[in-house]
Amino acid sequence: MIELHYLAHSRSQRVLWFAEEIGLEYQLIIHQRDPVTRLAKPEVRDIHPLGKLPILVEGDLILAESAVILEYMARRHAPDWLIDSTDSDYWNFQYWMHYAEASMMPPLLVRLIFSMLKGPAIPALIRPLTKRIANQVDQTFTNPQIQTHFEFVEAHLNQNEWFASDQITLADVQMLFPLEAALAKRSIQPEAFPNVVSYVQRLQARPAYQRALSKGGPYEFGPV
Ligand SMILES: N[C@@H](CCC(=O)N[C@@H](CS)C(=O)NCC(=O)O)C(=O)O
Repeated sequence: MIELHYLAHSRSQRVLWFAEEIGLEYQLIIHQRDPVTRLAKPEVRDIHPLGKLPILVEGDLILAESAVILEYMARRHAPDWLIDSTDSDYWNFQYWMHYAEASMMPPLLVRLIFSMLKGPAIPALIRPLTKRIANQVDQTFTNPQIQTHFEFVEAHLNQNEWFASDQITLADVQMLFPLEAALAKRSIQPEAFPNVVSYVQRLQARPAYQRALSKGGPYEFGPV
């Protein structure tokens, strides 16, 4: 039986959601974040050396990286969520599968890290200085980057119902997390991206997504 190792309040949600979409049989193992550092607990490194989640374990196979885990699940149990390499949408599909983590997540992560420089984790005495630095990085680098990515995705969703094809595919499962994370953390102004907002709401309303929420527990990036 497949073991799904899930980290609370994380990208693991997309893997659990997909497992529910395809009616996979799996055992869910929920890992909580360290309340102070927000990192996964060190024992996750006993499963995979990086200690990042999600992780799928089946027999001797240990897989990390959500895109790879999703593809493994689809290839074995739900190939209709993939696009065949002979199909004209194939490279489009590949593009969005990679784009989510390789291009869209990094500026969102930079913003998250710099927001910590403005918060209580920084000693009060030096916080005005770290806050100034963080605001400067946000203004000159991070916010314009995020804006560019969201304008790009907004334009795509203005023309297309789904990311890679005329029906939902794994690319939509992979793409939802950066979009919902940016909305939940107010990294973007929702009013400026109506197609992104309605796309996210459409996916979050799916029964399988809702089942995943109730199985995975509280999710700070979910529907507001
Ligand atoms: N590119 C990886 C990223 C994995 C990752 O960074 N996971 C985060 C959760 S969103 C994590 O485990 N964070 C806890 C930690 O770094 O200790 C994927 O898509 O699975």
